[in-house]
Amino acid sequence: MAMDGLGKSIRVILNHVRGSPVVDEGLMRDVCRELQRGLLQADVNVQLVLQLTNNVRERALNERIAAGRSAKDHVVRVIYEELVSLMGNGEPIALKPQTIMLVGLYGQGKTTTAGKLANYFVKKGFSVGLIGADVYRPAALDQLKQLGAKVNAEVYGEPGQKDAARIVRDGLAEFSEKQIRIIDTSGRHALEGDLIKEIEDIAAVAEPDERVLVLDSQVGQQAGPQADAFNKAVGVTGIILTKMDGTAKGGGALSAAANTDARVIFIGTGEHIRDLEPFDADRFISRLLGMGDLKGLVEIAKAEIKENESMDELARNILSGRFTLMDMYHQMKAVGRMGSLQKFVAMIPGVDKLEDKIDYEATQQRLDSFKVIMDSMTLREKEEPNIIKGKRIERIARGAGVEPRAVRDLLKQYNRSKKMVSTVGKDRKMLKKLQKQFAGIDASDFEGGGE
Ligand SMILES: Nc1nc2c(ncn2[C@@H]2O[C@H](COP(=O)(O)OP(=O)(O)OP(=O)(O)O)[C@@H](O)[C@H]2O)c(=O)[nH]1
Ligand SMILES: [Mg+2]
Repeated sequence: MAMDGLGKSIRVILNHVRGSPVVDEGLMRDVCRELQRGLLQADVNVQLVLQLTNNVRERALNERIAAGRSAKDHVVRVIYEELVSLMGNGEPIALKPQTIMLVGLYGQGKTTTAGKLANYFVKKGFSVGLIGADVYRPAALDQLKQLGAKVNAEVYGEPGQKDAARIVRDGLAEFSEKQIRIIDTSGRHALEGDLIKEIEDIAAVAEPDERVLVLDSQVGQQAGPQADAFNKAVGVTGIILTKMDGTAKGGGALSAAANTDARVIFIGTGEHIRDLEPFDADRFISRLLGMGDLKGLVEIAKAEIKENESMDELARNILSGRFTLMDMYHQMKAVGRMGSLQKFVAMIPGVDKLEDKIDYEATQQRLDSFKVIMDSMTLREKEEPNIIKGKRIERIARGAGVEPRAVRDLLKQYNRSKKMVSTVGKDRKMLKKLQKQFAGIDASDFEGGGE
């Protein structure tokens, strides 16, 4: 289905970007072409697609990529931010006395949503009146009355009255004491002149604070023109997307939001009165793009970058030959934090991934005991561990509450690490040993092994 196309496009884009070390015209041409394909398949209108991809291209090329950030991270972030800003960043509906008018085509969910909104405000302690101004469908008022009874909101209607604006005027007078007045209007199968006239008249009488377009999330390319027409008639201030519990991912909403300049405020997620959620642009776009939690993904990317940066620095220190107890400690800590020595090893040119399993828990335990021991050392001892002998060992052990043997173990570990570190990058076998050593495997496993 159409929306899956967008998700696929985004995955293709990510593959393009992943394979590219830089963000240049060529890459962005590929990325934008794919993004256009996906957005068009997702029923976003052409003009909007072009505008969006232009923005993405401009920003991706002109904004500086922050240090340590990959091309992929940069491009994903720009695409994501552009999509979020289109949706209007989900500014919520104000919690203040107001009149809210719902508009939309037939069966989009206006009446149901009127009930849900009433419930939302009642639960927040407001007095709410519902006004049934659907003069088109005979059963409309009964439907609204049932909903009103469920949520403790009074309902005003005039059975048989054909003048919707008149019902609204009377209803507003009746509900002059209510803090929230919600007007349910009629729908039509298509955008007909009499519908537009009707809602214009209602809006003129009611002067509603919010003119909310209720839009079925399954609506495709029609979303743009629909939103446009309602917007011209009453000036749409907000959009509520219904039936988000279904398979539709709501791509049309992008067009609707762009056409009206209105923000999406709620989504309907079921037939029940409670099934109304404040709009969350992050989640919506993740769903739209079929990428699980995209925001989460962006955050993971950020965290990965930080780790890579610290590993970079560590590698530089190690290769420069300076190696103190603190370095060893940081090195082990970094390994533990990364949860993967593979990454570290893979950073050294010419070295393949190591397949050996690492026991991170053991590494962490050793690290903890080393920390306690090192805390009772002087700064000089940490920087020049070879001065630690005899009396110093006893003193450190006493301070740390361990056997002198533990201190000697630490020093042995240090000497081995130092020796190995000095040959890192020259010798593959050495790397394997280093890996094992970090993993806390007993020293005898590789003592006597050559370099
Ligand atoms: N699953 C699901 N169904 C919904 C949702 N919102 C509305 N519906 C259903 O959609 C159908 C139409 O909803 P209505 O509220 O009557 O739509 P309307 O816009 O008032 O329709 P008209 O008054 O005929 O123009 C009903 O069967 C609702 O139960 C939703 O968020 N999820
Ligand atoms: Mg209705």
